[in-house]
Amino acid sequence: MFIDKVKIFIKAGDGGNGVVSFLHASGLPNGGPDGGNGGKGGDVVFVISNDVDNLVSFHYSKHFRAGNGENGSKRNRNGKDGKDIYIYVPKGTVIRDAETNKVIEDMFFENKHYVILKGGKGGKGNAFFATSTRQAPKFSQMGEKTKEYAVILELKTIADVGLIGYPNVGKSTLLSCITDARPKIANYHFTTLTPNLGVVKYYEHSFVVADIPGLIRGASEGVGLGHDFLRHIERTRLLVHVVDISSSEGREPYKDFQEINKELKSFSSKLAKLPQIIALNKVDLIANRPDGKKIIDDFKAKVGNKYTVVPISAMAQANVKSLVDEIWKKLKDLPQPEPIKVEYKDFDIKDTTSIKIEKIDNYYEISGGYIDQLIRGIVLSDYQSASYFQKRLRDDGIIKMLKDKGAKNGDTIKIKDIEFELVD
Ligand SMILES: Nc1nc2c(ncn2[C@@H]2O[C@H](COP(=O)(O)OP(=O)(O)OP(=O)(O)O)[C@@H](O)[C@H]2O)c(=O)[nH]1
Ligand SMILES: [Mg+2]
Repeated sequence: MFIDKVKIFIKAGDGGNGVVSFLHASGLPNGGPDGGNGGKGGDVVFVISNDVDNLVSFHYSKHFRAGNGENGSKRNRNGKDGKDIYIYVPKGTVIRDAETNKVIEDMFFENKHYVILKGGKGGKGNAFFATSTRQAPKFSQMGEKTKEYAVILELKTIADVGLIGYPNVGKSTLLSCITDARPKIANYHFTTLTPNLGVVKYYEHSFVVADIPGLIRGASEGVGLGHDFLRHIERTRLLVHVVDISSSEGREPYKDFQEINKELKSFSSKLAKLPQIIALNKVDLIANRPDGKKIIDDFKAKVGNKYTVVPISAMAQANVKSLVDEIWKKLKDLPQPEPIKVEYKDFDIKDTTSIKIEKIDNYYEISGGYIDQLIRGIVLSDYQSASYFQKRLRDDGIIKMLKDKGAKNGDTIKIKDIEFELVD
């Protein structure tokens, strides 16, 4: 099975909680606070793997969660950090946010670790909050809890050259004779159902060629295999347009060439603008005909000098070397491909500053990232913790913001599931 688009769910690990603990050692009746910090949650990391060429493994497992950080414990012992989770994808996998469809990352560089989600921070234990005036803090901080995200993985193969043409014209045969790829070759339409990649070794250079299923007239409307797989050559730099010059199936070669170009254009103007080299294949079938040379010359005359035209026989491996020479001649001057622009630079950057105050019926509700962050450290049942909370609301200007919105002493304020009266 070949899968090139899939939705998966990813979640970084939660941060472990800090704990409240006091040293109880014999001879030390009032030992100091010794609650350790929680560990950091694991990250979600994507890496390119050359062992996978499509996204089929994600068809079976769709949930990926990094390990949670452990809670702290007494005697200042910090919790262990959660384990990172590694997700292996083929080169050219584009990761999008399922909700907004924005590009989060393009898996472009091998050996790079792409940290897509960062694990939650561990909470501080009560030992951390000890100061000279607060020697026995009875509160600790919760670990940062992380959210699960749905993301779309879409494979957009990265290759240098794309082979295009009608079915059965010999694209896969050509791939097999210029690279060490061994695609299926057979004398019927749509032998190739999914893209094949091969590497051409050219002196001290090398480049990647992608062979895709054949296109036919109406592909853009879904005829044949449709044109969805064209996305696998969208990121090539050069197209080799393979044409059956022998008309072995009764079609007119120049018309084939025009039809395919039309289909390309209706898929993407960018693809249609890529430079093309024309490989006139199956010349062996016309070589002995008296009009053999004329057929080739007529085709060349029709396309004019805008295109390089190379007659070949992929099956007999005739003149294939000249074709590869022409490919390299063009390719070497074409700009290198670049990763797709990331549209979501702040994906999963935790919001710790936003504040929203709303008047609802007879109370005021405060929400936003600032509050989420603050609340992590609060145990309202604890007197010290509650007064710390109030102090932060005052110091950070939240009380003033409430008043600016019209709140008065005695009014009810709601923060998450906490309710209290405004007291100035
Ligand atoms: N006579 C001759 N036959 C060829 C040549 N190249 C390919 N063929 C034959 O044409 C048929 C189709 O070849 P493929 O390479 O499978 O064609 P394709 O373009 O990949 O076809 P699809 O995958 O179906 O789009 C096979 O029977 C090949 O042996 C050639 O140069 N001369
Ligand atoms: Mg094929």
